[in-house]
Amino acid sequence: MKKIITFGTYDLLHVGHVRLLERAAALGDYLVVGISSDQLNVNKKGRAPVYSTKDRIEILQALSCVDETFVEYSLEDKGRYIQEHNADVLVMGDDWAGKFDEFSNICEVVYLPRTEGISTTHFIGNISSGKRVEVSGG
Ligand code: C2G
Repeated sequence: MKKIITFGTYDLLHVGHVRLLERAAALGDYLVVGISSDQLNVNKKGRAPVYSTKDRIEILQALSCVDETFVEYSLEDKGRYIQEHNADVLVMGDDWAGKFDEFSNICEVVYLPRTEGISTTHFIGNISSGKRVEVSGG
C-alpha cells in the first residue's frame, strides 16, 4: 500500500484545498493529512484560523479522499510525522517548493501546482465584502 502524507491548515475549506487533496490521494492508496494546530497557524500566518482545529479535522475527515488525520503541532517535527505514519510520499503545494527537499532521504517529495485565484486570506476579505469567489478549471 502506497501511503501519501500532506500538511496544511485547511481553514475555510475551498476548492484549492480540495483539488490539492484529491491530486495527492491519486498518487497512492491512502492519504494521511497533518492539520496545523491553531497555535501553529498563528506562528505561520500571524493569525488564528477561523475554524478551530477540532472543526477543521471533522471537515477534512468527511472528505472521501482523506483516510486519516492528525494534528501537526510543529513544522520542525515533519520528519518524525512522516516516519511515524510510514509515508512513502510527502505531497505539498508548490508554494512550499524546495522547502521540504531534506526529507527526500526518507520518502519521495512531490510539490503540486497550487490552484490560482483563491486563498483563505483572500476568501476572508471576500466574505466580509460579500463578493463571490469563482475559480476556473478543475
Ligand atoms: N493550496 C492549493 N491551492 C490554493 C491554496 C492552497 O493547492 N489556492 C494547497 C497548499 O499549497 C497546501 C494545502 O493546499 O499544500 C493547504 O493549504 P494551507 O491550509 O494554506 O496550508 P499551509 O498553511 O500552506 O500549511 O507543514 C506545512 C504546512 O502546515 C502547510
